[in-house]
Amino acid sequence: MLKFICRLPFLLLFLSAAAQSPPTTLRLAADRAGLLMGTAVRPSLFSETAYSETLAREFNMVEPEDAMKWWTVRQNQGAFDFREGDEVVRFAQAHGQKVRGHCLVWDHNNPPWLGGGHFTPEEMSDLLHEHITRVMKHYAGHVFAWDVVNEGLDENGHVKDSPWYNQPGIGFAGQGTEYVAQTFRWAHEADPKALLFYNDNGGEELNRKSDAIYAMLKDLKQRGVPIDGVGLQMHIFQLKIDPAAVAANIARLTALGLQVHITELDIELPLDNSQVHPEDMGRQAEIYRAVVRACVQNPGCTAIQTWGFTDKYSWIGSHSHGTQGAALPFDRLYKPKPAYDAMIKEITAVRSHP
Ligand code: 9MR
Repeated sequence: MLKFICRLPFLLLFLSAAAQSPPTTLRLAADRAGLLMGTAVRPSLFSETAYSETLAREFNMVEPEDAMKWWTVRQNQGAFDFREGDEVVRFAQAHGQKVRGHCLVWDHNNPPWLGGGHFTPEEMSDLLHEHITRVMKHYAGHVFAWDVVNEGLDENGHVKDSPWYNQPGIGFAGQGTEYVAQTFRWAHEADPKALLFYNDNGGEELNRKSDAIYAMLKDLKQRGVPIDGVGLQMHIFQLKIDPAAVAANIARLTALGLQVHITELDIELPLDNSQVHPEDMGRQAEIYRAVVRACVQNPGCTAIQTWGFTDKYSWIGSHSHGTQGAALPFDRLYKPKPAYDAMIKEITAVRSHP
């Protein structure tokens, strides 16, 4: 007993050192900081061991990159196909991860049968109402937050032409963001417990688009439309971003009582014969660090999500015809890049609860 008491101070010292030792994964750092750290996923890749091991080890949240979009769920008008989305939910459940849903209303990636103006606004309204209701009820209790409307505004802040707004729309053509309000009301009815987000790109800093997003969200909140948060996509091109402006934008959005999620973070690098310029890796890491800081220093910014996690699988390659790439925190062999360490350090430095 005496021996044990004598050793107690050393034991306590050892335990407190262990508690404060730097986190060894992104997921550990995020868990300790009370932060959601997520990534977009493709269920067809779960069978690749390195993919699923890295995903399970490094992230506490997943979002289907494409598996819950209209295109996937509604190949045929008469049937809902939840198989791919369900695979994402099963993976998340097996690994203790949260699922973010994406997306219910978008002008892109709708099935061909929906386009072509064959439907009247009344029919479009019924189709969208049914879609939101069926999909959200199917995933109620499994998907904690949804991007209800994705990319509804153009770069000047005007409401985008879309099948849901005015082509032919769901009955609110010419009435600005009223169709957005309607979809959030339907979403809230379908799953009152889910957090409902507006998600967009190009409005991360302070500019015409972010001013318009801010004005729209303020108006929706004032009118009692059920909306909980805003997703800042954060696809960063040409290594250009002003972190102070991002922080200021996050501050004004959270001041409305909204949560902010960084939803689609990636930082593309120019490729020269498929090779990255070595100095760009460091620049990329610094930008990852600055974006993470802009989020975690504000308690209302509750999630950071990268758009994929390995350079092996990213939308950037095909989108840029191979001229850009290497945008994510893990390389093509799943080796962590400088961006990975920078994120862990920043999360730990700003918001750590050991
Ligand atoms: O990364 C996604 C790609 O696999 C799809 O082909 C594409 C069209 O559905 O969408 C990409 O993801 C987009 C996201 O859904 C919304 N914001 C922009 C993303 C990159 O284009």
